[in-house]
Amino acid sequence: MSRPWEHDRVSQSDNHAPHPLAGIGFDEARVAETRAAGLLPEMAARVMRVDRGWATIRGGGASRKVPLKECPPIVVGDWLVDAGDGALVRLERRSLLVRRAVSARVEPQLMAANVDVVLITWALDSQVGLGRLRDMIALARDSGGLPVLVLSKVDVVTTVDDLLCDLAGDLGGIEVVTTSTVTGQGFDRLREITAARTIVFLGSSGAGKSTLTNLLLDKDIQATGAVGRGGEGRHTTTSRELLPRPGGGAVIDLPGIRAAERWGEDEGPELQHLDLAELATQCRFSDCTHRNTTGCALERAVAEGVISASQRDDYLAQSEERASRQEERSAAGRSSQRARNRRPRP
Ligand SMILES: Nc1nc2c(ncn2[C@@H]2O[C@H](COP(=O)(O)OP(=O)(O)OP(=O)(O)O)[C@@H](O)[C@H]2O)c(=O)[nH]1
Ligand SMILES: [Mg+2]
Ligand SMILES: [Zn+2]
Repeated sequence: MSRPWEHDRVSQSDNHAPHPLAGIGFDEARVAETRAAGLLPEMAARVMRVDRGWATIRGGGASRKVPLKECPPIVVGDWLVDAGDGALVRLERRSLLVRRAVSARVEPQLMAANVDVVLITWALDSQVGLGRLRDMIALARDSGGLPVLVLSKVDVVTTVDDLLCDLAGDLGGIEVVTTSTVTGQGFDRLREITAARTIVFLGSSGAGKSTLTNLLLDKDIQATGAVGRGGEGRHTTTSRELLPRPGGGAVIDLPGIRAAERWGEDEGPELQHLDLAELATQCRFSDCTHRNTTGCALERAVAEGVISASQRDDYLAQSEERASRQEERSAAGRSSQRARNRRPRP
């Protein structure tokens, strides 16, 4: 009897040999998508890390560094395809982990793209308020990846029931895995959930993200650090990096975060404007209107043809509208606060 894979071998050309980047996620759908865009799948590369001014990308051969100014806006996990003339095209993001940047300006901070699973990592001895965990769950849900809650260091507590009870309203549909490096609990399930996928660890400093990253890599690649008296770690991991796993799949280890404020529909620009919002964050003027300002990042992007003037105008109109809505909301908040203060005490 003929077995399906033998039949495959006879009838299909070498085109169907696995793509050299299949191991880190360039699947058949990506191959098809690239061809449909008139691009060559063999020119694809994944963004492994982004440093100041440079991106490290891995193509079929080796890794190489490209200046960020030659790239579309990217974040670790993105797929780029060299269009042949040196121009790099970014493929559509299947998922995007993004939060509101920790800064005075209202800006998004992109954390990782094209992740299949977001492992929200929470140390069971954490002294951080549960609000941050709830915020992280919301970010993970927004991302488009599959959220999974990892409760680490189960060896240091007597029960997880109280926490699960407190979180009951937040966990709908989210699998919870408890882990311990002391007993090995949860490791098999973690390996199952993450096999051959791109995953990202999201959590506070000291949650055990790098420890679990090393577990999944079967190698101590990421440095880990002791937790201080304050109950949080010391921000041992400082860059976002995509690390291929020996048996297929990839892990993105992130630096610990202190805040996970949502960048949702309500707060931020629509997904199609995220690139412009990113560009705006690169503007060196902190109070820029991004209109007719020499040296402005958006102005330059228009001049260089990276974006069109009408795209810029759309984005600015939308963000101005948003700012005035926020202004109204906080004015309303202040006046109702005043009204409450005026109310006579019983
Ligand atoms: N008891 C116990 N300790 C653990 C466990 N997992 C991690 N740790 C310890 O927790 C500390 C912090 O772990 P890391 O992996 O460095 O934490 P991180 O989340 O990567 O922290 P940042 O890089 O600072 O964001 C280290 O001392 C680990 O050895 C666990 O399951 N049980
Ligand atoms: Mg770390
Ligand atoms: Zn500007």
